[in-house]
Amino acid sequence: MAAFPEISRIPFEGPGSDNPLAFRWYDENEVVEGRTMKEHLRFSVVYWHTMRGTGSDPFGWGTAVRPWDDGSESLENAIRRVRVAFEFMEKLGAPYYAFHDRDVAPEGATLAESNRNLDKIAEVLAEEQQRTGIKLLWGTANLFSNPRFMHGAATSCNADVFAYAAGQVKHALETTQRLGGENYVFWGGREGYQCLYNTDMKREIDHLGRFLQMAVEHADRIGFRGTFLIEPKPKEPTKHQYDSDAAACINFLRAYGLTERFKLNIETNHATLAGHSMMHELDYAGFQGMLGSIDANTGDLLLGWDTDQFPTDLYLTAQTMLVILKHGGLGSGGVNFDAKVRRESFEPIDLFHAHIGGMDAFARGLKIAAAIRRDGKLAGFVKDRYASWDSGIGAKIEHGSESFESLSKYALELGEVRTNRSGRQEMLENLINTYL
Ligand code: XLS
Ligand code: NI
Ligand code: NI
Repeated sequence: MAAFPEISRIPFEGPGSDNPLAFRWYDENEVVEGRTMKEHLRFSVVYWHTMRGTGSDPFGWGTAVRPWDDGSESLENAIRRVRVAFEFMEKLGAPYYAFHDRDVAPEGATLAESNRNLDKIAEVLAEEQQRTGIKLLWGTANLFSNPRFMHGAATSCNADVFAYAAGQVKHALETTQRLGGENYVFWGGREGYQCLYNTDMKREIDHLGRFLQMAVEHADRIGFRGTFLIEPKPKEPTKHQYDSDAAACINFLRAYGLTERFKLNIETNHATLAGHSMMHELDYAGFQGMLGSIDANTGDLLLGWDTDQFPTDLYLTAQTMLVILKHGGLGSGGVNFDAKVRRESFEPIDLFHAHIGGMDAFARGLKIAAAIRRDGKLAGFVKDRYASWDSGIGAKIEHGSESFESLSKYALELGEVRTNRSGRQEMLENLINTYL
């Protein structure tokens, strides 16, 4: 019993196609900079939005029509969802997926029961992975929905909650390993504060550091070799999340000795909530060697929430791919669509339109970024702009052989600085438009 009987594998038909259920740009076999699009982009479907999203919002109930889902928290319903998820991903041609423990399996009355439920569902996930060849990009634990996590999980004021979260992550990590997951993600859920009057911030952040160290220790114990990823987000649900942006996360990871095993999972809508662009967050993580994966979506700048929309803006995808290519690709990461269809797009078919659009936008972004790099004008301009650092005094400063003493002497002889050049921002913006 297929959930999408009217849909077969989404074909690549090229830019001339007017079929809304075909790819125009994403040809998984097309080679760009020596790798196929499939290898570059490593598209991933998220279970929480695509299979569990109901379209509810703070003002109203769910609107999504999902004929295969009876709305119950039964194991049978959970298993039916797994079958539908894999039918969807197979027809879409997405090579990866990602989930939270509680998205795929119902929470039980105790941790032991929840673990057993997850084990049962993991069996079905493994079977479907085997059947389709679709792989797990990452697993994670939901440490934010249940009321027990109201004050946070690893940063809770209650030590029992910390212990419970540790037990939950242990099992989620083991399940991720069992399913061959290539990464394991920590998004800081409720790890932050609403009010500093009642918060011991140092203690909470120390606890978070210890929690992640224990995750690494456990990974070593069980032989999990995947990459750990932290997903920065500045706010929502808390007023301040400790993993607020790439720079804050990297500082935190350094302080707790975690940089060897962790990288970052950068999400577009979180970057903009932090007051940064996606390009900024990617480049910041990238030049520190910490770019691991991306959660691909987009926000609405007029709304200012984490609206998790599907990305269709070619400037955004081209900029994203430009920075990713610059830093050598995503490694074990991927382009994970942490995005949901709008509440008004309630039909199952909208899930296809949304993902096809996102995949095409990224395929096109990849090609645009590759064209910009092939042409070399942009990189050439930047190289030139910093030419004073390639030799002479600049090279000496970079090599660390100069001091205030020596530079003061140099500057006094210089008289005035006469070599400033225009930044040519407008010219470069025009240049970028020539590749679109
Ligand atoms: C929420 C986050 C979340 C993570 C996974 O804003 O984006 O969905 O990706 O826990
Ligand atoms: Ni995310
Ligand atoms: Ni998000």
